[in-house]
Amino acid sequence: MRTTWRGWLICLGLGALTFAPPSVRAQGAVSGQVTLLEKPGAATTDLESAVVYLIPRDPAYEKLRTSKSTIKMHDRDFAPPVTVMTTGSTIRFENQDPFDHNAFSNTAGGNFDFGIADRGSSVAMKLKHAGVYPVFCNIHSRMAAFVIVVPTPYFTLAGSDGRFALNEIPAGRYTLVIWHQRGGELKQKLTVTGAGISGLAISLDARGFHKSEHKNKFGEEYKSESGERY
Ligand SMILES: [Cu+2]
Repeated sequence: MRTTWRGWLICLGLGALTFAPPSVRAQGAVSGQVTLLEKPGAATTDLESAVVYLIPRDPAYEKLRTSKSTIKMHDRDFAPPVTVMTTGSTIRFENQDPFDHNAFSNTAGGNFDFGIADRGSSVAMKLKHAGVYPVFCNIHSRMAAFVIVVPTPYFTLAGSDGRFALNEIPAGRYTLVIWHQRGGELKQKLTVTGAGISGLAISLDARGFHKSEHKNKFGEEYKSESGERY
């Protein structure tokens, strides 16, 4: 009898191993540092707006969670300048200035226009497509922000020194994507194991970046802001 019970226990044990849920897959951390190649004599001061994310190349087991993020319109600026969120998440704009603002993006396939947001008001919408959304105000040409919508739960922003860490990444094959508003985008395939990956050195080239004037939401030049009341 004892042998039989022991046999059953072994069978159950093997069964548990065979049908282990994906959540017990080995996990590792992926870390490194982003740097920007600058023109001679130029210093990098905006590394904390570098976005780092991992897109799984194997079938995903978990449903992508969505979130809500807020961008404030304050002192004629958007804050924060870069927001990262998962596909289907909601972005909300909140006007904290005592005058009107607007928020629009002309991204192909994901354009939006929040209309006029007066003092204290807010508007929100879901962004259903992954991509980079440059956001501008149709009233103040200098206001600019970026919303990065990613099809993965594994994302982060770099620190001011460019260092980043993506923790608890399930073992598997991924495409690592690094994006920076002046350095562009870089993609790299990698395989994460339970041991993780550390010391990734990512260099983006910002030397060719030129700050170009953007058009308003009608595709026209901005009118001078000197005649504004505020
Ligand atoms: Cu504005």
